Amino acid sequence: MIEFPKDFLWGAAISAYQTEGNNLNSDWWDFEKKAGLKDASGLACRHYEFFREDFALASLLNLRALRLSIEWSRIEPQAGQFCEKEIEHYREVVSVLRERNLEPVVTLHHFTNPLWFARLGGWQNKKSTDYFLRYVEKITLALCGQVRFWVTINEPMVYIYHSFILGFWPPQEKSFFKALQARNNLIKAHIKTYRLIQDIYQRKNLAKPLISIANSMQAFVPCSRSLKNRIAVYLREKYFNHVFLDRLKKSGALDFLGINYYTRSLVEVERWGLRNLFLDICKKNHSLLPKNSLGWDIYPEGMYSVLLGLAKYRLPVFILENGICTDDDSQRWDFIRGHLKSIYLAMQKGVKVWGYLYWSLMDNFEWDKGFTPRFGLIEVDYATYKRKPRDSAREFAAVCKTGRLDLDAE
Ligand code: IFM
Repeated sequence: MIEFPKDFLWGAAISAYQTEGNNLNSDWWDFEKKAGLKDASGLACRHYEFFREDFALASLLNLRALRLSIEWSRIEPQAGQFCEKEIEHYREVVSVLRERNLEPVVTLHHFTNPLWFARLGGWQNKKSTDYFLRYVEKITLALCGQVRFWVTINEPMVYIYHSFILGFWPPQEKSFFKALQARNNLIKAHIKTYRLIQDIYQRKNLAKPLISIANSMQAFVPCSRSLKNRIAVYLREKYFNHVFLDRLKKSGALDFLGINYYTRSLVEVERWGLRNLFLDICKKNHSLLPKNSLGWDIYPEGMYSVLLGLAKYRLPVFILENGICTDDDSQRWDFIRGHLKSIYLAMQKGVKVWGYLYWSLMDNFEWDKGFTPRFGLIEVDYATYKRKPRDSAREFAAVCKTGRLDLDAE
């Protein structure tokens, strides 16, 4: 039996675009139509209408924290025009969380942008940071009385990788130069957002907010100990896992380390070359590990090594996402249990972890993979929009209630 601290924040995460439905003014809405994706987000989970019911279920599951995102394109559907009705909606969302004793963890940017912003060049535009800050100021002023935890940007390196390296997500660019430009603007946006939010709280005499990013981290495992592979692992750890944390910590713009962890990546570099060192992955399909329904290796040991690798920052960690998509719910509970064990072991080694948020509270729109991957503690029937907590949710709820986890139980 292992036991987590009494004040450990147990919870789950969602994002606006993936759950709300009808985010008509977003660049993703436009992209879905043009790219002819297998599924379009459409009504998603209709969470925009059903958020009260969803939060009631979250609190029935003994969760104490809920991470969600604000859809910028709702708040500012046209450049400089802010929509009071939508600001009021999110005020209501956050106050319902508070009524349910769910600590809100609010993300400001989770992959999507307003279409007008994308049309102005998005994160390539020199003024992108200024545009973002205008929105941040509005929403912070509206929510500051009720929100303590802020996440500026979700998985910036994942966003850059899909949008500017693979060129798969909007704006479908494929250029290292543009990737670098976007990265620099996102770093700038975070630092300025951090200062702005801190400043607003100070002016209003509110308790200091706690601000971070949601940094996606993978365990990079070389297939062989060749020099190419070892260099590749070093570069990927530095430029994928740590670059944002390093830069933000140096600027004094992090109060904690927000971490998302899902899987490992097997590194096998075919030939010398910058692109190969950064991007080559093993094609041999020789991993014997169990996989999620998208084929990602399930590797809880990676959670442990990633957490130990954060010691140099001397900041507390908050796990903002960890989860599995699967059609076999018993696999979900095994996944959670394995990862909680790794977290516990890392805590025994001195890593300070504030909390754990499972991705995701409910099934949702998994971007270009559509609605097929099922990540939810709660099942969503997309024909009726009925919600049904899974067995794994009940297992997780028991841990959330007691903080205790029996590793020997079947
Ligand atoms: O669904 C995504 C989420 O939007 C960001 N983190 C990873 C999840 C699973 O792929």
